[in-house]
Amino acid sequence: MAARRKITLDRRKVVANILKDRGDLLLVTGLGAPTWDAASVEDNPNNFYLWGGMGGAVLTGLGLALAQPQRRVLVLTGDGEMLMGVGGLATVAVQKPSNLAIGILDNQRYGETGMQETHTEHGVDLAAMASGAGFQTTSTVYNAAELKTAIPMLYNTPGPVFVDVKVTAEDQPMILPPRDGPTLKHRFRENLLGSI
Ligand SMILES: Cc1ncc(C[n+]2csc(CCOP(=O)(O)OP(=O)(O)O)c2C)c(N)n1
Ligand SMILES: [Mg+2]
Repeated sequence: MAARRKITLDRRKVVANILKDRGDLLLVTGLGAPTWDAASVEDNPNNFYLWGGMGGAVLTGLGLALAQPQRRVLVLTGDGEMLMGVGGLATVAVQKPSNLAIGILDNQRYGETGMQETHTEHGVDLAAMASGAGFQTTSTVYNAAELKTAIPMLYNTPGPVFVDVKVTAEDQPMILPPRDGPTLKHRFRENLLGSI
């Protein structure tokens, strides 16, 4: 079980830092707070937000990474969402997409539904689970210095890459990007492939 360390990072600052020099990164966000965090930076047409069901963010990112092997794909999602779709890590590890990175905003809570504790609060180590699945590059980040090392991994290290960022469990204001699924799908698709 991972050693307990103090958690100080603010999720909005973490996401702003990760996306600061994003270039043509394709971003998939898990529902709720990770989507609001991404929207707080900007509502970019290279963002594909998931709304609704939990557990699908990593596998949505995998499909995108396999379909767009020349583009870097980043999935940013919550610990609760990741835990619900944790079997996806095994599929990613077997498929070995070199262009896929996964970043977890791990507040150790189900934030949106009232801050109930998730299993990571009780020591479940998501980076170790990714490593056990077969990811060669994994990290758990607790502070700004570790984040600075991890961000280039998200962009440049051959994937699949898994980074669990421990963030404080604080409610942040909701910043809602568009929520209509077909609108988001068509916008993302046309931006990527042109209108067809
Ligand atoms: C299958 C499913 N179960 C439950 C919910 C209700 N729900 C919405 S967000 C959420 C918590 C998400 O937690 P996490 O992914 O850790 O994100 P956080 O808000 O903590 O950043 C829950 C339980 C849902 N949307 N889908
Ligand atoms: Mg959470």
